[in-house]
Amino acid sequence: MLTLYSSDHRLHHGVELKDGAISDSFEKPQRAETVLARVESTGLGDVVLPKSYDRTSYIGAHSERYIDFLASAWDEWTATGRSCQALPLVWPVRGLPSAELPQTIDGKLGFFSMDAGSPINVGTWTAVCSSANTALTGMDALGESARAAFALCRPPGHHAGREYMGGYCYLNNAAIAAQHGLNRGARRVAILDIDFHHGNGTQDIFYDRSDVLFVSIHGEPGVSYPYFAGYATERGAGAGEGFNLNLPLPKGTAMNEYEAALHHAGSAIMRHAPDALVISLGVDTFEHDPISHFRLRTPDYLRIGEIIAGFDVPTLFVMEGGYMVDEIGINAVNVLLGFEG
Ligand code: Q9C
Ligand code: ZN
Repeated sequence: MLTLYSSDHRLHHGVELKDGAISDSFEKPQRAETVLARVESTGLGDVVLPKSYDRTSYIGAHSERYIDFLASAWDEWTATGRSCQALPLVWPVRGLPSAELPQTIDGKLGFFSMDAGSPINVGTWTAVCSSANTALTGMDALGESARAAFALCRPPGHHAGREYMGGYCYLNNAAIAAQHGLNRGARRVAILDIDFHHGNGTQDIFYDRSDVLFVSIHGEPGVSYPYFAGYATERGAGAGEGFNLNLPLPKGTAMNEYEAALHHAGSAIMRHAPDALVISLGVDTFEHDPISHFRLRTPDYLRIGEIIAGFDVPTLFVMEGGYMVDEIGINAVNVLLGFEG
C-alpha cells in the first residue's frame, strides 16, 4: 500500500490546557514519525511526498472565509505585538446574541473554533496545508485505480467543521479528500470514522448531503469529548436525512462490542454503494491511550483492517488521533496490514 507523507507536519506543534495548566499538546510531531518508522520497518510499501494543491481544493469542505482566517491568523496575531502561539478564549455560545464576524483576531479566533485545542503557531498553516494535500494526493491515487492508500496526515482533521477548528484539527483532511473524489467523478463516497472521538467536523460538513455517507464509531458523547455531538439521534438533515450514522459506545468498550459496531457500519456503507471509502483512522481506541476510554488491543487492529477490506471498496486511510506514542505506529499500521491480508 502506498503511503503519502511530508515532514512539513513538524512545523506545527503547540500547547494545550490540561487539568487547568498549560502543557505540551498530546498531538505532537513524534506521533507521525512513529507511524512512518513502522510503515518503513514493516515494508508496507512506497512512501511518497504529497503533491501541492491550491486553496480551491479545500473549498466545498470549508468556507472561503474560514480558509482565509486560517491562512492569515498568525500574521494578524503577531501584528498585535504577541509572539506566543494564538489560542481562542471566548466563544459565541447559546444566548450570546451576535453572529457577526468580529474584525480583530481575538474575536475571530473564537468565531472560528469550538475549543482551545487548536493552537496557531508560525508554522501551523504550512503544516495544515501539507496535511490536507497528503489526503488529496491519497484520493488521487485511488482515482488512478489503487485499491488503497494511506495518507499519513498530521495535524489530524475530523474535529474541524465547515467553519471551525478544534480538538487539534484545522482543515478536515478526510472531508477534503472525500469532496475531491466527488469532484473527480466519484458518484458517492462514504467516510467511516474509527477514531475514539466523534468526528463532529466531518458530520457538520456533510450533514445535509446524500452523496457522502458519514458513519462514526466513538465514545458516547454524554461522557466523552467532544460532548456536544455524536448521539445516535443525529441522522442528517434535509437531503442528507439518513446519511449520517452515529454508533456511540460506552467507556470501556472492548473488541467484541466494537466489532459488532464495525459490521453495522459496514452494512450501511455497502448499502450506500460508494465509489470510494475514506477511513478516519484514529488509534486512540487503544487500551492504553492516555486521553481515551476504549479497550482495544494491538492484535484487534489487524482484525479491524480485515473487516474493512471485506467492504470491498477502494479505500483511503487518513490518519487522525492516537496519543500513546510508543504504540501508535504498530496499531495504525496493523489496520493497514490487516486490510492487505
Ligand atoms: N479529557 C483527536 O483525536 N481533549 N482529537 C480531550 C479529554 C481533546 C482529540 C480531553 C481531544 C481531541 C483528533
Ligand atoms: Zn481522537
